[in-house]
Amino acid sequence: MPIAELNQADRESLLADHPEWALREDGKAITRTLTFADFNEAFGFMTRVALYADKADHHPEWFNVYNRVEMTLTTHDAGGLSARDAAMARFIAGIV
Ligand code: H2B
Repeated sequence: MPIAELNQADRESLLADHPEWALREDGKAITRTLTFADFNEAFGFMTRVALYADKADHHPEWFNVYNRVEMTLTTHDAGGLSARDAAMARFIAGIV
């Protein structure tokens, strides 16, 4: 299902609201590395995000080693950032 890509102003306000995230060089995604106390904490976080992702039908790209979770948010169906990525960034802000 196609969804609109955020425009420049929306991208800017997403980054202003969530300064922990960085815009990827191509402007099509945001990235963030989160560090937790240990694997248990990291995986607990990933589990909460996974439940959200399943419900929202919007899935992060991520990579985990022990206590570190590297995340990329982008919307494949939009070919870039969409409101779904903003919603996921908001959800993550609420649980960390
Ligand atoms: N996740 C992300 N990040 N982008 C998408 O475009 C996307 C998704 N599309 N999860 C969903 C699943 C789509 O493939 C299914 C069929 O709804």
